[in-house]
Amino acid sequence: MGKSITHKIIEKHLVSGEMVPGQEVGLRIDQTLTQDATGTMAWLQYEAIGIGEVRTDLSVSYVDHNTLQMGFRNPDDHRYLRTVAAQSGAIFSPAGTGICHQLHLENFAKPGATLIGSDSHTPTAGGIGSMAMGAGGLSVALGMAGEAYFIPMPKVVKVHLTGELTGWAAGKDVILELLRRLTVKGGVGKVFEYGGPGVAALSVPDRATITNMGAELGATTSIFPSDDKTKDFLTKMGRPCDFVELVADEDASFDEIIEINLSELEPMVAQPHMPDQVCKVRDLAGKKIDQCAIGSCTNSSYSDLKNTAQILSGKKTPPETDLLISPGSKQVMKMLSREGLIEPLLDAGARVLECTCGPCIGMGGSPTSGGVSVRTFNRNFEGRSGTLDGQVYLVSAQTAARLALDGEFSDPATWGPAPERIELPDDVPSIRDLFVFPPEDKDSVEILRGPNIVALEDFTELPKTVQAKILLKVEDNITTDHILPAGAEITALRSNIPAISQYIFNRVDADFVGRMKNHGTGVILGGENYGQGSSREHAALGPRHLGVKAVIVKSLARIHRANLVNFGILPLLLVNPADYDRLELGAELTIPAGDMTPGGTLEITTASGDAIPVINDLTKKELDIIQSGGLLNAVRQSQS
Ligand code: MIC
Ligand code: SF4
Repeated sequence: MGKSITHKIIEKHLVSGEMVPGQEVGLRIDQTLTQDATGTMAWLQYEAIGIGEVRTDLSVSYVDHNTLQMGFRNPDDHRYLRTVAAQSGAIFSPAGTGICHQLHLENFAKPGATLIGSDSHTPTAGGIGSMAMGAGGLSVALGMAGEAYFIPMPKVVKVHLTGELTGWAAGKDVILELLRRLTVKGGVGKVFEYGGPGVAALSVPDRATITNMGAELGATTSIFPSDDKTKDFLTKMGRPCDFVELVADEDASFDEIIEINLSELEPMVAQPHMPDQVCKVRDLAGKKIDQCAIGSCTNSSYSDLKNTAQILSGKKTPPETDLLISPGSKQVMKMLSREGLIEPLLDAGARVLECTCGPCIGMGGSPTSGGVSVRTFNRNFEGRSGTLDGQVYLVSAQTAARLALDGEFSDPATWGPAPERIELPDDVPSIRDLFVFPPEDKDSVEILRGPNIVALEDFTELPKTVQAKILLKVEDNITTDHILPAGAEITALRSNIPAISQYIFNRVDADFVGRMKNHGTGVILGGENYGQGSSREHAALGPRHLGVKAVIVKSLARIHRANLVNFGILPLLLVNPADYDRLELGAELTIPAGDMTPGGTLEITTASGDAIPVINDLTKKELDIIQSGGLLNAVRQSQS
């Protein structure tokens, strides 16, 4: 039987387990990436493991999230990241060089290589055939230490593409169509592997947009074949030697097949406040737009911004519509400037921002109260823009540029000739010199820390019997942005757990932190897909610091589940989803945690004597980690 690309890569990197869906597999990791918002924790954890030099082929520490530098916190974090990378043999990418995923795709990612990153959109590199996964910072720290990365063996879904994109449809519309069909939890436990005759005509940036936003399906990752388009991309990026061909065998078998005819797609839009609330752009015609923002790791490539410049050229946005543009990398910026494409952006009224995440993570660029913001990003969770009642819509770059001119949603049929499909120039300028490569004499590097870098705390073992109250009850699809909001003020505290913990769930229930302080320990009750969204382990570390012992839910998102395990919070699944309604805020629970067996059921009892069956889907290793109070404790125990 032939193999999928996913099976080929996993087989080559398999260090433990069998490739049976759902069973745990351990993978050798070739590359890692970290970014500043999650990276300080990842690197502090790496230091705590005490390994010295990184044991991967390549590890890069990017600074792209917290670049506002209002006060000492962010600059101190960046200096720490620069010095710890130098001492550990990792490459450092300074603030403003670009967004981690765009830079990694352009400069370092390799077809056939495994990559884990402390950011959920790491699968962007799947656009050139890398098996790239988002992970918690501690998992990435262990990857840098040469340890395997453990995941449940995913099911492999083939997305069979036929036809060709036409008119104003873009790569973004492919993934929006998938989100429309499958929803934000439709990809849990799955890899989306693209194939079929439609692949050949899709550009690498379009492919990377699609794999980037596969994260919003909850997927383990998404991957495209490595073919002539990949070869051309790598060659133009000055890396022809990194190319290897990688395609699925003719007779490869898949767990599921989904068909998309690219010729049938038209511009789509995800409406507030979930990436799966997708409809056609024309269905919203007439709705006024207060702001457009083009950029983010999803849509900030050279082709996205060249299209944008061409659409805006010689025209002007209306005064009611603010237009923000953040190029994905200095490489993109250099190409635009060389071709005279910055001027049309400026003349159209756009504000050209730094090459960073910017408005996507709430670092400026928030919309007006209740304002409609049309963005090329991947997430539109409530409040993420920095404006609590902001109405964020997600579209492709060309759609955003065109709508910015109209100042309102309009029917693509009225938009005139479609933009051209852009190819990279033959002589892409290099920005290699902007990266800081580790010095020969690493030991002479002093790691510099400021007061914002607060040492990791020790966590105690999980008690045999957990006695705690439900101190928070939340609905389905709780995102990590609900658990720990984005925005400049809070994100500046990412290397200070005691300080950042004060913001846990504060936009959902302002009294939660206070209740946790009063009781000292507590349990969170949630619905389906709890913890979807980002990889920020602060969404587990913060609750852990406050004393949360267990999270009882209907189902969990993959990366957040791993983060809970890594920090010793017990994730439990309700056997009868209907029990969710029987359990109230304030209910006192007794959890016989010491009696747990891997994958076993357990009866939780309430103060009134009701028995609530829950299941843990934990492996023996995961259970040991939780019982020892988290992965760092477990690693230390195994080292001694
Ligand atoms: C995001 O898009 O939510 C982030 C910010 O990039 C996160 C990481 C973080 O919270 O630092 C992610 O996607 O993992
Ligand atoms: Fe940055 Fe936004 Fe991409 Fe996250 S989703 S890495 S915040 S650009």
